Amino acid sequence: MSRVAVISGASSGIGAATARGLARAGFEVILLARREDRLKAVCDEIAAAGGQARYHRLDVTDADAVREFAQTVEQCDVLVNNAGGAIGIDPVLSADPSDWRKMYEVNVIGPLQLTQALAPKFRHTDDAVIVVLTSTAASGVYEGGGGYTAAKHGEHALAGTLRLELCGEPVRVIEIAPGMVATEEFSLNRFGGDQARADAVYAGVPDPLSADDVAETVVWAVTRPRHVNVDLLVLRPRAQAAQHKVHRVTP
Ligand code: NJP
Repeated sequence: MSRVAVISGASSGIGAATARGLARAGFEVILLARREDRLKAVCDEIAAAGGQARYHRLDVTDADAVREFAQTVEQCDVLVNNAGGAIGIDPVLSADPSDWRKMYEVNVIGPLQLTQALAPKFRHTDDAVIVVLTSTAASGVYEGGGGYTAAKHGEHALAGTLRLELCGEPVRVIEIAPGMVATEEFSLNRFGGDQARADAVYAGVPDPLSADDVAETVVWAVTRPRHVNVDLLVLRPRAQAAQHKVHRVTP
């Protein structure tokens, strides 16, 4: 029987690349996100390459929908909590609290609900894996990043607490924390669709990480032997030594 991996936020960026990578590694993959057309396109691509994939349209912040989805899953070996994102770069004193709530909902409550709903589906295996896609924003702060860093710090706390609570169970809890990744939509969503502001994030940075770079890291961590838990793996582009220290080449 093939191993089953559920990936949230698989309609674009890191999640889609992770679904492709896990399918290549032999997993049957179940892709989750809100945009059905995108999910279908990624699934078709995986199937055309000989992989096994299906999708389920899901908003991870919707508790009832998450429970209903879990009822459709017989077996889950790997859960990749990847759905997430940032909204705005407003300073703490002028940020809209509703943006902070939305970031907390998708980056913390979403993974919480999905993990709770799918954990019972781990029972058949002696090597279940929960991956949590946090960020370098989970361990540091930066000006304008208060809402996002608060949410990602929360998601880091979820991963660490879960690892402690599941110690002794046949479950690995892996946190992958990337720095700057040039995906098509992350910064675009952050800046409300403003392409110029999104492009400026990566301007002049030689080789920011790609979605595939992160996906390969996730696949590597998941496919270690079952006694090897990659607790926390931080990866950044070489040009980004810290959140505030980015090498840019000016034309
Ligand atoms: O972002 P993007 P990335 N329910 O925007 C989905 C973290 N990270 O791949 O629902 C369900 O391409 C959304 O799909 P849809 C970041 O915080 C990134 O770059 O159809 N799904 C899409 O598939 C995040 O946790 C960078 O709109 C929901 C996906 O989530 C992860 O890496 C740096 C949803 C987001 O894909 C993937 O980011 C870093 C919901 N309510 C950490 N809301 C970076 N790119 O620089 C959204 O340190 N989605």
